[in-house]
Amino acid sequence: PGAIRLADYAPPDWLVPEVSLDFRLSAGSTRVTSRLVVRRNGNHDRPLVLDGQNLKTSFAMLDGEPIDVVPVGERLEIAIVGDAAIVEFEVEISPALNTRLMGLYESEGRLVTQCEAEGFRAITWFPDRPDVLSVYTVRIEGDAALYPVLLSNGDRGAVETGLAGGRHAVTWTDPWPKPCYLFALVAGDLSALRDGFTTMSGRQVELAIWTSAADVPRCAHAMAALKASMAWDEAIYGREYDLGAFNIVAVNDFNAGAMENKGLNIFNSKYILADPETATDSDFDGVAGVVAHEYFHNWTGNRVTCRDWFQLSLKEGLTVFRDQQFSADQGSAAVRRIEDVRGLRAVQFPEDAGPLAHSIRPDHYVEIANFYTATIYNKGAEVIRMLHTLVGAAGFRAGTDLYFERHDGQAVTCEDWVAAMEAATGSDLGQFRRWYEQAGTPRVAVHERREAGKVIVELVQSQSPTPGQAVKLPVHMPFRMALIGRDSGRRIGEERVVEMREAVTRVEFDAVDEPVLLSLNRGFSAPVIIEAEASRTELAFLAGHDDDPSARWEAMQRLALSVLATDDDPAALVSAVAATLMDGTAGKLDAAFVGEAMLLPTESFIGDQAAMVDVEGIHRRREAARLAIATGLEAEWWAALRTYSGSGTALTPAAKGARRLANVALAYLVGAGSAEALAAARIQYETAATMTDRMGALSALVGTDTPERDACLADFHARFAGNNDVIDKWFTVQALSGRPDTLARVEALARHPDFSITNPNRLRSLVGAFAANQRWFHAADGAGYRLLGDQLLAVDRINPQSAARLAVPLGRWRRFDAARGALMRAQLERVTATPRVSRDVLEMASRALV
Ligand code: DPP
Ligand code: ZN
Repeated sequence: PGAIRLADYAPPDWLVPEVSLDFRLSAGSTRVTSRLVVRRNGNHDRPLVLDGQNLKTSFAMLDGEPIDVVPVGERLEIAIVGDAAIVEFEVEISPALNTRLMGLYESEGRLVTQCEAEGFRAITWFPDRPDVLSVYTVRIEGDAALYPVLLSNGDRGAVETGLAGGRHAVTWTDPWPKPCYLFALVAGDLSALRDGFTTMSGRQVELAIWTSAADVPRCAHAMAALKASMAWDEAIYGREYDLGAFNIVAVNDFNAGAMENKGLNIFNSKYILADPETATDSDFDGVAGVVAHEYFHNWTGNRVTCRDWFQLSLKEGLTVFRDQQFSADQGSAAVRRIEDVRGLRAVQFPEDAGPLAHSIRPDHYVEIANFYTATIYNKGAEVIRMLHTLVGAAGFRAGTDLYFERHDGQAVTCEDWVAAMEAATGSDLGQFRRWYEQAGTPRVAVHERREAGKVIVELVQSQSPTPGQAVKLPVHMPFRMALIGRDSGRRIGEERVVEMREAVTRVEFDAVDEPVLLSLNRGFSAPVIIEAEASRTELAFLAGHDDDPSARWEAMQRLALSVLATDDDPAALVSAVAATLMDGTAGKLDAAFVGEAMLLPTESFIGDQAAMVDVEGIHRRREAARLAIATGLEAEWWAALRTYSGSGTALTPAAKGARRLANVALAYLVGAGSAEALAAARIQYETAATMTDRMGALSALVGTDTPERDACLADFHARFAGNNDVIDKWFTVQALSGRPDTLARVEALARHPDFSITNPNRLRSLVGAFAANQRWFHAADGAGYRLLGDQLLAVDRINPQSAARLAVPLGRWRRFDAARGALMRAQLERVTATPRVSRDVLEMASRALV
């Protein structure tokens, strides 16, 4: 299939300032009539070009006269003589048959839309591109019993009741011009949790979160997060909400996490519904983070949108950065930063190191749905964070103010964003722009020496080629560093923010009379891989003394990686863990940080550090280290479990931290295998006041071969039958198990009546999770790969977007031994050789094979 290129961008030939839509809903066949006011853009004689997909067109009119339309593939051209015209259509679509979950589809009897990136074309004929902005009027008519609630963007207008055939209708108008990817419609039997917000200029906004009546009480956390986000965006960015109503709808069938449609956000229920009984602490954080993210899009995405889809990170990187800032402000900032870094390195670094590497502003794509990636989102956010560090908080605010002032109501580019930041702050971001163009993760090698008492540090940046980009130029980045005294354990002098620009940057610290250690890339100020020599003793010292939490955590990670890379006695690791645990018990460190620091790097992360992944060796060594930490510190873990458990259901940082640390302790104790530990896990499982604790006990048990495991798994399934988000956890915890029978278990679960490939969450909870289980997904006989290939091909006929994501793990074939690599490639080749495979899957599988 042909690629679309950034270099070919041309402004739209025709604008559509106004759109009226009229929906006559029915699940089997919905009739959509549309009226487009179109206006010639510039001096040319090209036709109006419209996109449409799976539309049954019953009539078309130009300025009130019927016309014949002959689509070519998914495009329609209409020749227009004047400079303005009215174009009208009536089309028929079938939400019930729409399994792709793009456009208008049915989910549990409700009708919902998803239009980003290119779903609107499956609703009606339209120039489906983000640089065409229109004011929408939308009338929705449907059966009043089936669809009592009718929602669209903007503010609600006329309500028509008692229409023929038990139908009713509502008309919505959205005064803000928007691209069609932000259009939304929801119809169904929904109940709302309602609240209100008064904006900084005193306007009242009606807030509602819509879901089934039974789930309304589970929306409280999302509502609190929404109100907090609205206040935060006013306080930190001066951004006020701009409509009289803000609606959120939670649905169970959804391809992504959520969608920022203007005034009508639609969410995967996983990111709305939460209560202590069913949601873990990290689920609660996920809800707040995603609610904030979608709300923040109202300015970064909606009021100022993207000119084309190559600019996707313009809204996504910036909005992820904003939601990360918000979450950091709500709780323990240090732990949030560590979690964000952990996520970036677990997903984005491997993407950047493999065949799917792309820059945060790619220059070509085949299927845009394949570019909603960790690179666009999370590396994009790191790039924004670096800007924030370089220009400072006040400069950054001046930059965003100018960006909104210049571009409100426009569809713009990443270049417009950087230019606004530059103009507002007077900084030179010329070289910084390379972050938008270059794929791959830079490496920074650190060399240190003493000269006349001074500490001289040389930072050498380099970057390996990525597919299609052989030459890499040095990037401009802020590198935060400090010295830690080797005797005192204290920071010596001030932290420095070094601006690296050249391939080699020399940094000089004044003479010090104490031996020192370097505290590097503090706060993870640049998204790079550090190459620095340090002995285990030095790493252990930093893990106990670095005053920057990210750097301290990183020292522990590096120590663990160093031990886990060999068959050495893990004693050094055990004592570093003990020291940090003691600092926690002594109140010197907060429990959440300690819990985070106690976790060993995952098997995949350990694998990512080596040129070739030693699947069995990594598993064996990591298990041995876990056992050594568990048995060597058994008394300490019992003490920690006693100190930190029983923190109730509060969502304060202290209570969340305590739960985390208590569950880490429990997992180590169960790993040590005593009967007491199994009993403690069983009791915790049964008496848990929160899902965090119930899940903590279940995860600890799931890797064991014990009656406790079987009993708790069976109870969990029965106890939460019918609760989708919780049953997903039941699938995931088993898919991630370290037990040797995991593959067989996953195969059995794929035949379980609760499994379903049409529901993206359920698919991810089993198949997606299993692909992250390095030991058993990469079983030497290739059975894991085959299972993935089978699922991928089955899903592709239903939902290509979901299917394409499943190809990603197979793209790592170069990192495995020849036998595994061949088996992984064989699955990719099987996929590309399958007739009528989707464009989404074909693009991913072909790129993965390169
Ligand atoms: N634009 C959406 C989001 O990231 C993606 N579905 O918020
Ligand atoms: Zn987003």
